[in-house]
Amino acid sequence: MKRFISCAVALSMFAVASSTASAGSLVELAKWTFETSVPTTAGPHSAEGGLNAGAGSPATGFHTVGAAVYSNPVGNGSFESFSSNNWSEGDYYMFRTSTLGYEGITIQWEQTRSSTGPSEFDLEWSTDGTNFTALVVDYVINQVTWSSGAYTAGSLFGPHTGPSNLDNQAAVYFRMVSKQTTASAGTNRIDDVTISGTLIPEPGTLGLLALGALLGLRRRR
Ligand SMILES: [Ca+2]
Ligand SMILES: [Ca+2]
Repeated sequence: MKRFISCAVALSMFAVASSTASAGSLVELAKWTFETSVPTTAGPHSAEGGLNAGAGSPATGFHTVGAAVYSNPVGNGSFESFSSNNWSEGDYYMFRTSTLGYEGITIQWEQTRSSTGPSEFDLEWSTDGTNFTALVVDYVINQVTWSSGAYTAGSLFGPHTGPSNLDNQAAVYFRMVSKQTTASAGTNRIDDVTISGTLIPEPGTLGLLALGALLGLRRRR
């Protein structure tokens, strides 16, 4: 009986070890494809994919000029994207999601523009939606022509890893802010914005793993 119990304990330890094997891999927390939201306004537009898909993960746009028009031209290898015109310096696209239980937060996205659209942006992060800090300064957007049927290289940004301030937060914010004021007809558009993170190992699980290792040592004697 005693041998049976220790065998069962060893088996359960093995199960715990197996279930935590994925702890180091990157998980998509929110992904905006715009295939369901099909934007015609500043938003909010819910994330279509990721662990936190839905209204809790909104995308929004901000333009100083009231005449700005939001639209949904083709994405990069997909039918929809988030596009707008009338760009002023300081205008932005913003994305929010929860990172509770996750660390090592990353963001990547596709972005392009029309010939007269803004080409220089900053990537900023925040945990309160008010105070933002730059993560990438003056990144350059080339004019890459997207089509719905095939992916076009040359418009992927990131993945960029945010600071540890973004770990395990009920809300984190990223925004792409224009550094330029351009002609009113100039557009800039964004697609497949993905915020990811790595599962934070639970202290309890670590304890069990340590116990399992200890039992393993005892059995080997
Ligand atoms: Ca899309
Ligand atoms: Ca469309």
